[in-house]
Amino acid sequence: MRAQNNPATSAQDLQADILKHLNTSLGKDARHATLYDWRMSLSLALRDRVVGPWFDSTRKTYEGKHKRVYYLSMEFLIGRLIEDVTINLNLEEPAREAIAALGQDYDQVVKDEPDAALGNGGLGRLAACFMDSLSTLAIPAYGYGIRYEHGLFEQHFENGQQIETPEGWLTQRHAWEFERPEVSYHIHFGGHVSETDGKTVWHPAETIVASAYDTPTVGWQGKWANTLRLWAAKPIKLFDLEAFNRGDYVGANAPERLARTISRVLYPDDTTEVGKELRLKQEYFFTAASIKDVLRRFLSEGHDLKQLHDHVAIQLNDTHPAIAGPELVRILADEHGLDLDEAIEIARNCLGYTNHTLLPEALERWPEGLFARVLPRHFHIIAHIQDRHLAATGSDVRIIDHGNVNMGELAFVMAHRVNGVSALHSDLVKTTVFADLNKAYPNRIINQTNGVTPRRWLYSCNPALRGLINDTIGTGWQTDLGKLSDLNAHLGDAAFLEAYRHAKSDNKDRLAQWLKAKHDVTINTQAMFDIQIKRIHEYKRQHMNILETIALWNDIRDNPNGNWTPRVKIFGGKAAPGYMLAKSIIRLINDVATTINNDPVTRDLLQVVYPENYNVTMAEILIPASDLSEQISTAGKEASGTGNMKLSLNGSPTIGTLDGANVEIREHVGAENFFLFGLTADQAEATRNHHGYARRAIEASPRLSRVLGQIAEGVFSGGDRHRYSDILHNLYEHDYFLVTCDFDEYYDAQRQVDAAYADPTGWARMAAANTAGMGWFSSDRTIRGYADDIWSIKSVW
Ligand code: F58
Repeated sequence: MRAQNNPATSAQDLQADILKHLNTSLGKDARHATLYDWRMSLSLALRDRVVGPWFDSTRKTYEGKHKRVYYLSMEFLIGRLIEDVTINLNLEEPAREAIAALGQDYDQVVKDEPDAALGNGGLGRLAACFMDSLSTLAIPAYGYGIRYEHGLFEQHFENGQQIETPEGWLTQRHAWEFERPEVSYHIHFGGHVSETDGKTVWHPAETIVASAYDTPTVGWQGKWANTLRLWAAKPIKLFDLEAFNRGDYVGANAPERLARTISRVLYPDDTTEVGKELRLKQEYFFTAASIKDVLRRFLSEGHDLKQLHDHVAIQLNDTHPAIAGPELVRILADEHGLDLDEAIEIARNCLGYTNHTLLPEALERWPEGLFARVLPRHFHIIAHIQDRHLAATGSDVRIIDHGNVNMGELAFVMAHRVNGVSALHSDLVKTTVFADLNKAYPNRIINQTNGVTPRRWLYSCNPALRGLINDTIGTGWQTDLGKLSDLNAHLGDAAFLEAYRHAKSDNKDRLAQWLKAKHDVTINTQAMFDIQIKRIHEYKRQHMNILETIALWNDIRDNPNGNWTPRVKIFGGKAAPGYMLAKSIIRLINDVATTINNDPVTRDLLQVVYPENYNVTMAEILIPASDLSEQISTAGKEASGTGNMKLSLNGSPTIGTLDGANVEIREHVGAENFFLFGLTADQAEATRNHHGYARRAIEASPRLSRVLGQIAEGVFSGGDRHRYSDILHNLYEHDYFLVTCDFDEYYDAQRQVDAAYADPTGWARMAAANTAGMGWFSSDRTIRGYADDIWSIKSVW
């Protein structure tokens, strides 16, 4: 099918454009071109083809005076874009042909693109999936975020320990963006507030410039494209010439260095409290620039500010942009003369807030003193918002409390809708973190279960399965993922199941080759690939997985001739640099891998592999190759999960707890196609009330006691008995995340997995049932939910 608005879709046209860009944009002729030059030229030739739909979409939105969604997010975890754009424009084959005709290896060219890692994990990747769905659904939208110079750190292992190095995606030119020097705003910090003749004036002490960079995000078949607008921080004064002339060359650059710090690096830390002031400034910086941009566009269309919510929906991706509420109120009241209370109402009607976590340490709170120093006017406005809220509801939940400004409460009070990201999570939001606010505002909290884009997470990353699905049920599922349920009719068909097994086995071979080439690891492709990929965190319980691995190793060694199902356990994920226990878990996994992989008795039956630097690109290789998806968080702690969706969609049944979206995944794929274990959220809470539960659970489990004893004796640490005392101490004395309590059930569930996997046809049926059942988890469905229930916005067709 020809993509709409594409002036040229043939390989020849593309080839000519690649050469033209090579000459005129890269300044190279074909004889001297490097891989970088070819990759840039291809990207620019593809970008040329996005511009048509982009202009059309922008024009239609302006002409139709359509409402727009503004998705404010500190993070957009984008990954690579060449394949994303070629599949959306239906240019996969022409691009491959064109590059081949130019004598280059297409796969190498694609692999040359850096992975844009402007996010930490699920929250950032969700934002990227949402951008894809917004464009596919032709909903006018802007994503707003920060153009970090350095994305998420690169992870290396030295002696099994995580080492971080800076990521440098912008050391080369970013092919997809358009610099917009004409779109810039002054962003202020600090200073004081004065009151004259009833007029409040903020006199800031510091000003920097937010400068826009736009990346078009094109939807399926190039029918619509939205904009991802990222802000870079720049100084108002580029250079201190006076200092330079005095010979103070370092001091001369100080203004620039200081300003640029704001967009220098993505915060990798979801645990510690370092660099608070810089983080607060980052948040205000991008939020304020975005709000100014929204209002400029709105006012340029000649609307009345009182009708703002008819034209503007602003979604806060977690509390990071929660300052949007007070900022909007400030501009409406201080700059446009509206009454403060009216300004609050207008702002609230525009704002929605998505909560992604119940973990208390991840709920943002700023010390009052710091907040009032950096944003003095906003502090006053928040106090006013709080007064109104207390008076209107009779609630005693304060936004400014115990010396802190609580961003969750602020976002809640300032939003007309608050949503959780899975059914269980949304219920827990109502009954735990925001229980009192839920009483004060009874219908405000709703649920929008997360989803993933089927274009990237099935069509693009899994060509083998894509082909089989097309052959079996036809196309159309790319934008209507529910159609995958048509596969259910084929689950009894031996030929289909055989083909399904083949597709999986091709993907496993591809992963094995990649591991060999990139990490020099050889794995047994006949074994079950058991995969846990996600940030390393105690609540996600990678340590329970590695403890189970040791227990299995023990059991195989005790009975080497038993009927074991061979497994390769694959881990992927980074720990926040300041999260010491998570780093210990990484080291333990690597230590266990070294011991087990070198054991001749078990080598063919059990392997542990942990490729360093997990990112979006690695996920695209691992997910299609997975046989078993590990979703083993302590119930009540994983808000949703989205990796769980990607894995199940790609034919990898889940072993998991009743947590986050696992609950809904199990309902959709069928309980018989899901390996359930563990305490429920309620039981977990109840267990914590029983003093000494961890020790008791360890004593009651000979298997677990033995494993913990081995670690304590130094079996995996060359005799060092102290290397893992932090993990052991935590498990014996505290174990808030209930590893000890869930361990035995987890071990048993794994043995059920072994038995099921030993029947290849039965397993293929289970895997295919997962694919067939996952249609509901498209981010298109999620975005439709937001559009109807929160934004009151429609597709433009
Ligand atoms: C994740 N949160 C949730 N936060 O943990 C996951 O269950 C959910 O599926 C996903 O959001 C999408 O809703 C998450 O990724 C972060 O990475 C934050 C980054 C900034 C600091 C605090 C954590």
